[in-house]
Amino acid sequence: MTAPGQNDPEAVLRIAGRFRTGGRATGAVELRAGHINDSFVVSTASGGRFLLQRINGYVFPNPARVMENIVRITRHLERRLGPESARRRLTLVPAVDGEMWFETTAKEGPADWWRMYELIEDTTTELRVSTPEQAFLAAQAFGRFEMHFVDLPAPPLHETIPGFHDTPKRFDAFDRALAAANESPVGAARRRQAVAEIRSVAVHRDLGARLSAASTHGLPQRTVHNDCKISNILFDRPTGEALCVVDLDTTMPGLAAYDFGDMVRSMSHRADEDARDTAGARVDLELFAALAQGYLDGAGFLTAAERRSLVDGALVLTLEQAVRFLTDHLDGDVYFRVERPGQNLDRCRVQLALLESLLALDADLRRVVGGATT
Ligand code: GN1
Ligand code: MG
Repeated sequence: MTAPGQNDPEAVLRIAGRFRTGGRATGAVELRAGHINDSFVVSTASGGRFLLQRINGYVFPNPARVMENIVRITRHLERRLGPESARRRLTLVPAVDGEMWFETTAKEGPADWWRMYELIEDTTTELRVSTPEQAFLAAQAFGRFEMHFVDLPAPPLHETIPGFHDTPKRFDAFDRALAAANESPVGAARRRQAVAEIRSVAVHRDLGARLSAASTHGLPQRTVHNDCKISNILFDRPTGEALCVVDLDTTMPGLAAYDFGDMVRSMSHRADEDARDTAGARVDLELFAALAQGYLDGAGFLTAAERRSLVDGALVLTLEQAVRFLTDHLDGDVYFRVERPGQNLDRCRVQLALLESLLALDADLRRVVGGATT
């Protein structure tokens, strides 16, 4: 398995050549977006452009299941959206052997799983939301995305990461990281840097159980995206329209509240996810209202109980992400890619500041969701 970001450029081009691109791969430029997989824009001699990705085998120990899901998801979207919809959905490029992925074997280098998509040209991606209109469009796109899977034929998609949004389980992993940190000087130093954050997540631990088994009685399992950040939407460059939902690795059974929660976590404020100064990590009620309106508009199938769960989703997902970043800081940054020391701790701090702001506005948030029209 290759360490993230440690790809040999020659090898990347060779791997690109194992897909049916209809022309020789002549260039591969790494995209440093996302914390998990490695992504490259590949160009070919015949002028084609593609997105080549190496699946992170540490995060996704069963890449076959990830790819089985993605084959089903992309085919289902093609059926739902029709043949003219190529810019509104991802299209996998088959490997030369006809499979929808390519596996490098130990003989050719590290054993890795690769996949390729057609590149959707003339689009932009955003790391932060800028206007309420944009928040509305992104939330509506994620809502519509879920809507398309209401009639996904059985069986349900695989759980590509079991317990992905099982927040109490995330706290258990945090406990283990905390205990393990004491066993090495480096770990102990990381623990000392995070004293305030360790205390803060402990204070909110009970909140983390709000969406777990007993309390979700009456909330249906849906097919949800599970990673609803603005950077997972491609916007049409000429019109600004939210064109295509990307990053399908964690699309699997889950609660609507997970997706809405993740939208609020990432789009109800204007702070960078890793800002060193947390002052911007405050809910902007206008952005929040746009998210609620957009999501309810897109996901017209939600039950009253699901609508009532949405604000809890925002609280739980923000807390969960704080715990996940903190755990990774204690573990030595093994899960989320970092570009500088302390980045995962900064990410955790942003989530905690946002959580405080969500809690302070709890009643307003519930009023806004309750009043949003569908
Ligand atoms: C990761 O794949 P990427 O970088 O968009 C993570 C999400 C987190 C997100 C935080 C498989 O998403 O769960 O919410 O970072 N994906 C996985 O930015 O863990
Ligand atoms: Mg993702």
